[in-house]
Amino acid sequence: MKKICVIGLGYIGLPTATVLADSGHTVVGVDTNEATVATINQGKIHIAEPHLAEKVAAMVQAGRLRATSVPEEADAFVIAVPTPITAEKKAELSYVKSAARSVAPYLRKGNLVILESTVPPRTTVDVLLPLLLTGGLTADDLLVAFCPERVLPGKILTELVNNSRVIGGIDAASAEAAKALYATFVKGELFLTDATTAEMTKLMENTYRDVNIALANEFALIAEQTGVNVWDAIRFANKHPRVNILQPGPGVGGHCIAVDPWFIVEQAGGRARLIHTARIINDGMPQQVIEKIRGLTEGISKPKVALLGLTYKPNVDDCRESPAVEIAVLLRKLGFTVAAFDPLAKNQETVPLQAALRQADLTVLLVNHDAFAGLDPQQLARLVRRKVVLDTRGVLDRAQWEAAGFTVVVLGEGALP
Ligand code: SAJ
Repeated sequence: MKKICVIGLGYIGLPTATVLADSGHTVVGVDTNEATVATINQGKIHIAEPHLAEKVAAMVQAGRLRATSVPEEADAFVIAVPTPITAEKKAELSYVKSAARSVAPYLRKGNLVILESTVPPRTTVDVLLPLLLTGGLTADDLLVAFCPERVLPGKILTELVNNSRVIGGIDAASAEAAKALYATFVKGELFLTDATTAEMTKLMENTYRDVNIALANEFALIAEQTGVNVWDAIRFANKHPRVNILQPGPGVGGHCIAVDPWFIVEQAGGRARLIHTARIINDGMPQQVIEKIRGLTEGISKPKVALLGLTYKPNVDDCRESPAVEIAVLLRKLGFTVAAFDPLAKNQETVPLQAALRQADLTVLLVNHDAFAGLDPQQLARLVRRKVVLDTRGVLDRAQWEAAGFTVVVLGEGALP
């Protein structure tokens, strides 16, 4: 069993540190945020992820996981810091760079360094490695690999263990060393390659999803014009044994799928035409929803809109890059009175359900949280001023809402309002 230093204790770093500790390693988690360090050392967590709190508490209690703000010597280092996007849609690598600089003085001959953050191709070789060597070692002294995380927020602990992984080394020995470490907790298959191929593989995975969601969104917009119900059409098309169309919606959020395709566009020198167009289609969906809201509230002065859901997807608390938040902001700018209800959303302006719906001229479902399945349209009908609901996820039970007197308008269904 090894001593492992995990740099960055966020949505990926903390679960990874915990799973490593759980498989017997001694783990030191490093984070620049003092409050995060203090929280973890108390055996608590600062993010919401099912089952993580219990695991962290147990590992801290057992003395196998502790947090600190400065790296220390270890056998292996795992870097899991954010790689956001700049206003110019370029990869922001400053966190990766400062993580590399911070570990460089603690590296010893034979150490393994793994980068898990999503990065543009060649970052491991061209950016990470030179910074790791600023402590005085040469490339031959270190084992360095890129191994992207693949976990789905909401299912991180299960997927960390069960998903297969791609491991790209700067040389074969590095890939083998990283494989040996992951093999201590991953039940899925471990595939070895070079660092740059692994970087591109990660970007291709999320781009595949983005392009396919864009296709579903484009189908929805076309269906509205042609008077087709896109949800039925997709359901029928997916009966074909080799077709799997994704779901339309108010846009693509989160810190991965809406971001990673830009890392390809950035380097592709104009070749990434489909990928770029998909990004533009998905980024345009909040505006499409706004247009529908304007149509459905035409003639009402200072309409009140009740928004159901603000997170970037169902059943998480994360609002990063959330299209629902973007819609709320745009509506307020346009002079709408906006009241949002979301029992999970973190750091957002929300109100209780009754307050959101009271005197609303339009109710808009933006996120299909499981918690919304229990909403009673009969009860909501008594609160609102106008019984009109816009469903951007194609999930509401039309008969039930119509029985309560609501007019139900669904994104991707029939003619535009
Ligand atoms: N969405 C749709 N229609 C769909 C599916 C999703 O509009 O049919 C929207 C969601 O509402 C959400 C966004 O797309 O706003 C992204 O949600 P997601 O559940 O597809 O993905 P993420 O961002 O939570 O996690 C993804 C995963 N990547 C893939 O499935 C290829 C995950 O495995 C990655 O680890 C993660 O990105 C990451 O960190 O890269």
